[in-house]
Amino acid sequence: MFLSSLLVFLLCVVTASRSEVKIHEDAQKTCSVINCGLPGRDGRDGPKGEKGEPGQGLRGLQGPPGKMGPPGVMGSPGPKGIKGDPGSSSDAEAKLANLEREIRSLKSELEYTRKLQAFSLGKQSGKKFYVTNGEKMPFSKVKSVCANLQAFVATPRNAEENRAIQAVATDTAFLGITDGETEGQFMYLTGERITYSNWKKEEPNDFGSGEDCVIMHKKDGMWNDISCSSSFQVVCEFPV
Ligand code: FUC
Ligand code: CA
Ligand code: CA
Repeated sequence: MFLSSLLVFLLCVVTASRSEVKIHEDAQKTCSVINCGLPGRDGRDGPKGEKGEPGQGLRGLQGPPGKMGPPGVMGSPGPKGIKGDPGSSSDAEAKLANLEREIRSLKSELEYTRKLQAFSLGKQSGKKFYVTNGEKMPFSKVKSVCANLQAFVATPRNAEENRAIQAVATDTAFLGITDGETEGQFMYLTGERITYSNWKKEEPNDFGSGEDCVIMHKKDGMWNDISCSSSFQVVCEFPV
């Protein structure tokens, strides 16, 4: 009897020491030599535990942004805006007054520029004036250059105008006179027969294969008929 009790006691001690469950001190006290038998059957499952903390595993690095998606469809038109207020007539009046002021200012500036130009050209009131840029060119080009300036080719109608052109020209210059229509009949570009001339001695002579244009020599203001395709200075004439 004593031996069997000892055996039960030793079994109880070994079982308790091998148990992985931490037994509460009070519960341990209940395990007396008398009632500590063999372990009972497994109990029923307990209630579900609370959700655990997130895991501590390493998170991967963030990837690069993806490709842009296709454009979305067009939205529907928005609501109509409210009507703006009508421009007041005083706005228009102010704009008009500004424009009128600007026009007055431009007119006075133009008047000043014209005066300055006339002074620089030695222009005298009531008289035509002549301008050259010093370029030499064939007669056809002389005509177009002067026309582009809304001017004529320099055409002396008297000795005074002849001197004025001679003074402006810096070299031998073409005059607005030809006999291209009828040989020997010199005319102004406007179509009338000439009423004044200043031919050099033995001119016009329609030399060689023909000379239908007229030049004025700078040195003495005398005229010579010459080929229209030769190049001489352009002098343009501006009306009174
Ligand atoms: C005189 C002029 C001609 C040309 C020639 C070289 O005969 O009449 O126009 O200039 O010289
Ligand atoms: Ca001729
Ligand atoms: Ca000649």
